[in-house]
Amino acid sequence: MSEVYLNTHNATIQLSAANKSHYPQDDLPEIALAGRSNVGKSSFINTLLGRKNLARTSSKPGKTQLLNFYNIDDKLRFVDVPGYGYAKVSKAERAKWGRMIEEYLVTRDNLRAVVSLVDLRHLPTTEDVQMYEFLKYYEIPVIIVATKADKIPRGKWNKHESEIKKKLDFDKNDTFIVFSSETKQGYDQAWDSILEQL
Ligand SMILES: Nc1nc2c(ncn2[C@@H]2O[C@H](COP(=O)(O)OP(=O)(O)OP(=O)(O)O)[C@@H](O)[C@H]2O)c(=O)[nH]1
Ligand SMILES: [Mg+2]
Repeated sequence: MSEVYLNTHNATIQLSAANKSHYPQDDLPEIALAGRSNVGKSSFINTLLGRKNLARTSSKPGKTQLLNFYNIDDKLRFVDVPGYGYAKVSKAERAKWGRMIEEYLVTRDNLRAVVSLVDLRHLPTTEDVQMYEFLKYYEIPVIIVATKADKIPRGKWNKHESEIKKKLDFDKNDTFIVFSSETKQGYDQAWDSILEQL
């Protein structure tokens, strides 16, 4: 795939889906974005596509409530998955989200890898750890993106990376990328790792 020219600016939202019956029905490879609400999933998509607001971002958590499928140059899709861990969500809603995400991750043949976002500033939450364990259990290739790197001094990146890896029980065969949507730190590495999975 890395041999194929990809016009990353030719990107559109293709559709939003709550369940399997609404997913696109073709063979395009998909990369899903998972992570805590507000961690920066939509910003990651916009940064990789060089767009300001294709994937809607918000300082208000819980904005993305459906699976949003972004078509990139008819060659691959990004799937923006609703964030977990947003406190002001009812138990019933949380369970509904859980089922929606699980259905996609476990049954979707198009899925090539999950970009699992964590915040470089903080230790992974229990839910971050559970997501990583879930992906490892189902043998879904995972790329850990530790974002908001611009918010801490560069001299602290290595220490934070080590602590996050330790908490996740990080598999050395997986990719770990220090990233920032503000400075585009990690942009090339992110695209390389994604294209490698297609
Ligand atoms: N400084 C900084 N801010 C960021 C970065 N990434 C995201 N943000 C900010 O964090 C907030 C949340 O970003 P989103 O991309 O909307 O987060 P999300 O994970 O899509 O959130 P949900 O859709 O609610 O799950 C926004 O105010 C972004 O501008 C980053 O790398 N650096
Ligand atoms: Mg979002």
